[in-house]
Amino acid sequence: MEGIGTHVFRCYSFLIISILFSINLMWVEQVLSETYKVGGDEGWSESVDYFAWSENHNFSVGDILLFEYVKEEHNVMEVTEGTYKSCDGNSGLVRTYHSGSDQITLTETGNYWFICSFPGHCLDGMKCGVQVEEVNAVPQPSTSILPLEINGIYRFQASCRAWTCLLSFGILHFFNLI
Ligand SMILES: [Cu+2]
Repeated sequence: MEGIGTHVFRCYSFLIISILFSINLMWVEQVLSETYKVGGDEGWSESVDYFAWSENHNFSVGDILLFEYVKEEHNVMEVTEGTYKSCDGNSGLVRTYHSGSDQITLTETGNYWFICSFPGHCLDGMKCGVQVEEVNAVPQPSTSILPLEINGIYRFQASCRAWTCLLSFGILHFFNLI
């Protein structure tokens, strides 16, 4: 025979363990995906050394590049490596962005090349290349720099996994296994 106390204890245990699992999963996913504002505080302009900026960051699949600029004065063009080097925007165009606040998700490993196609801007240094690595599967310690924003896709996956945990615990609890 089980007392009411045992039942209440089980309910609380289930609740607490589920919450801990959910928080843990959310935290892991936060570390995996980050948003990088290109050029840091300066944003996307002619006064930034984007080569140095890029060298100082590690980009992984799932991360997001945020280009912020005055849309009447600049744009963002994803181009081929050749066009990045030559600054000749007449060819080698992959995609164009011109909202003034463009978020570009890095969906695969390899190099991405960006230039501004306003006359003279690319030659003045308004060009940025980033190298994207595999997702780092090992979560970094909590002292690492927190991401500006969580990638929506990853957050969704985290929620799904959290709910899978909750469901598993619920089923086990229902059959009095935990
Ligand atoms: Cu420009």
